[in-house]
Amino acid sequence: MERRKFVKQVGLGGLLSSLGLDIVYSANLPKGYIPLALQDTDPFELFAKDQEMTILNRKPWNMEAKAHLLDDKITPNKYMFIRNNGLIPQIASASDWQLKIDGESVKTSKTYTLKELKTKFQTVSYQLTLECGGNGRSEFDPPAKGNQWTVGAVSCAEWTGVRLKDVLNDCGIKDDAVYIGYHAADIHLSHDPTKEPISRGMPLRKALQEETILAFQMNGEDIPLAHGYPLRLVAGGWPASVSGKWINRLSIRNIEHDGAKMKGSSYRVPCSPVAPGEKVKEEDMCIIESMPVKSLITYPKTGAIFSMEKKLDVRGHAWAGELSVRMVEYSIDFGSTWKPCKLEKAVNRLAWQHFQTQIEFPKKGYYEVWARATDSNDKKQPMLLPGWNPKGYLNNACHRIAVKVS
Ligand SMILES: Nc1nc2c(c(=O)[nH]1)N[C@H]1C(S)=C(S)[C@@H](COP(=O)(O)O)O[C@H]1N2
Ligand SMILES: [Mo]
Repeated sequence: MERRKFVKQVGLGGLLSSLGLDIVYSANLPKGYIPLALQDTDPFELFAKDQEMTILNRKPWNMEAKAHLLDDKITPNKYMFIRNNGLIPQIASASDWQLKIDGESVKTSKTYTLKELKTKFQTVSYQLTLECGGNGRSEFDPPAKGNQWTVGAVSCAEWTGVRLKDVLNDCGIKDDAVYIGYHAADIHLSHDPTKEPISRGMPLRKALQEETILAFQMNGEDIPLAHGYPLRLVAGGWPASVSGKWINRLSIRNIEHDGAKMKGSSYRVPCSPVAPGEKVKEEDMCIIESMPVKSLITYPKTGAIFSMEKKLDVRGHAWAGELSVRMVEYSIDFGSTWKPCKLEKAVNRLAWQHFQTQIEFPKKGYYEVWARATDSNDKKQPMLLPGWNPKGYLNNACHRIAVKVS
């Protein structure tokens, strides 16, 4: 049963049946061994993603959405970006999955099974915006190394799980605790078992928020394997690298967590602005916390052709890290004038908000529709690329689409 469940998780089921044959001795397959016939798999099928998703890297797997694919209010799996730093673990069975809580600042170190987590603590659901810190990196000049994300490394799914704070409090948090570090089951690209692909975390104040959860479901089902099955941290509004997938250990630290990709320039930006291309000393780099205000036009698809007779429906989402979005405006004259869109309130804190408007164009021709969100602290998205930084993080420039009116 568990095996069949695993097959379902990775989507191997469909692939096996596409082989049209039984793997006769499949029970003998060594753990982590992928049959030759399945190595050249179609990633869209493997991860149950839409064919229009863009593959940025295959080793590790990284995939993003196009703006118009993100039109749903709640992002379904097929349009959710995948960002991996290492290799996806093979998880044959979640029934023996364990989560260990340890660290210098835990009062009593404990280990929970998944079932214990599910039964011992209150279950909660939130829609949470997860945006990769590097979303928008492709526009930086001089260019920044790394996945060349355009606009599609963002999602807002409904996550169900238990509050991290309930679990931490069950173990007891010592007074000197400052940070939570995560450890996960994914495999370093080098296959060196002593190395972790990523081991980040968050300050205690973020860990103790109501909406910071240890999730076991996404959109009402088991989390898809690529997104952290069977257990993942979800901390909306912060760079999604904080939301560790395949979590099997959490450490309550009395120092800022020092795991893989916590130091150097990883997920850090210069503490004060620098000139494009400037070298920045390590001690002058600060960890990214709340993400900046941003918006995305998800309808129509860029390049759409419309007739003059009708008003053009435009819609999308806006989000602002820990803050809420106060206003979304649009411009059809390259930002010289702006008009307000209708903006919905978030269903819960840290969920993206939906905007919509109807636009009348003065005459036939080519236009760009730009959207600009303003957060609850009155900060607006910049029209052009904001502060350059060595790793190309935090590009929250206005999104724009091309429209032809005929
Ligand atoms: N264990 C583990 N957790 C991880 C990662 C990873 O590589 N390994 N990538 C992080 C990064 S950088 C991002 S942007 C998000 C992506 O989440 P998603 O693939 O579910 O969209 O997962 C985060 N959690
Ligand atoms: Mo990321």
